[in-house]
Amino acid sequence: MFKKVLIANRGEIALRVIRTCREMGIKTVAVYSTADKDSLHVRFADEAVCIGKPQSADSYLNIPHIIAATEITNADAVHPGYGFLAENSKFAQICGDHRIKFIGPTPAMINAMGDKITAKETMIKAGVPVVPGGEGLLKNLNEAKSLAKEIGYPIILKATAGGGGKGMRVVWEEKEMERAYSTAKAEAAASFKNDGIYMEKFVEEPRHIEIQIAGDQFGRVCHLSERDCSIQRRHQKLVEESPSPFMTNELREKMGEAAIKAASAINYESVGTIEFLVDKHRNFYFMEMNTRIQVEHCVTEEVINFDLIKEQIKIAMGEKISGENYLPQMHAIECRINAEDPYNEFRPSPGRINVLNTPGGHGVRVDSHVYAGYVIPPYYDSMIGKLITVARTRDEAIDTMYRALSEYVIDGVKTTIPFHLQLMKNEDFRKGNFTTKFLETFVMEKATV
Ligand code: MV4
Repeated sequence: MFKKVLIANRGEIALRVIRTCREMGIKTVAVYSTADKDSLHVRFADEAVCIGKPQSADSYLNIPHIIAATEITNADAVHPGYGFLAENSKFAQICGDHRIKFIGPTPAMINAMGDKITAKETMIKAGVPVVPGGEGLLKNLNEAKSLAKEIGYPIILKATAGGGGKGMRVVWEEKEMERAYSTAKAEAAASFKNDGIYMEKFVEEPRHIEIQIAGDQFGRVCHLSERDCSIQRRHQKLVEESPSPFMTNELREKMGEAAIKAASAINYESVGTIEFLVDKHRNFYFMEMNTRIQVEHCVTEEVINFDLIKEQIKIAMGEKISGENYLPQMHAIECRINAEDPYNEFRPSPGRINVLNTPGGHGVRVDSHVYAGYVIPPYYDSMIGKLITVARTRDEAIDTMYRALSEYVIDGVKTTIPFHLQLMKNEDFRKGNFTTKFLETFVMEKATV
């Protein structure tokens, strides 16, 4: 049993973890940079330790400072949240070396999924469908050209150290290959200090559907159904929902089983997510595994009525999971409310929130760390909060979302609220008729006020 947990994060997820710890009777320690001294996670935690200057590298990514904060407060465990050190195997290792429990998977599990070629090989062995492509790293341009001929254009080049779109290039015909090969390699080297790239058949207009899983220390793994995250812009998710409007009972069973196989293949322990690409024929392919709690975990919590952070902490304390799979009982949608200007390429808009009115009422959940007078620092991501609605049907969840968005007043910074209001009225969105390409052609109507 943990007596005290240090949260190595900030913003809404730090608050989210503090809330569950409080319900479990676990004391909490917040860490904060000097830019976050007035943040709610600092106020709501039982203790708080300043870990450095505003830049992430000096604070939320500074491992020695975080370990020192854990030791001086005598915390038993660290919750990494998402982003920052959540998928850093060195950090997980160093926590272990200091007899601090890292609330998440082991360093070996993080590494097994961190390198994409290794992950893909593991999935093939486990019988999880993967996108057809070459085996292993590309050695040179000639090999890339001959392999692409074999697979058939279009193909996609991906960085083995990648994820989230960096170092990725789609190639439609051979004459584009030379340029794509060298730019993908250069981008991978610059982003990850690892220029290894590999090739896959390019799946056109896929949906991004991911399966939430949980595994315990005793080898039991279950799935907790899917989230549809196809509404993205430049690899940034903007809207997530569960169930997916594209899902069928048969496909859920198949994808759920594949996700369990994927996690079992590495004896996964903790909560995690298997991301799949799903094509228009409902063929699905393993894309990557996220070995952390995700931003969008809340939609799953709402449709199965289950606290995923509580489960994650219990697993870390050595408790057994039930082993049953969970099916959606409701429909939930999440809109990410970012301090960004949707009328200007979603440009970040940090600054002071002068006026704030948070929506409420039946079927509405807001996970946010901001308040009137709060200043959004320019150093971190631009998320102000998440607005989640839940109802018996998708149509009702969308209606509730529109109503809640209309009540949401955030004055002082530009936000993504006008984008979400327009999306909720979009005919194709309402029909569930969208893929990961949807936002490429979505045009904002001019503001009326
Ligand atoms: C793909 C793909 C099509 N075919 N792989 C984007 C992020 C990275 N995790 C993998 N990604 C993709 N991989 C094959 N073989 C299309 C994408 C992709 C994408 C995937 C999910 C959500 C949004 C996306 C936007 C552009 C491309």
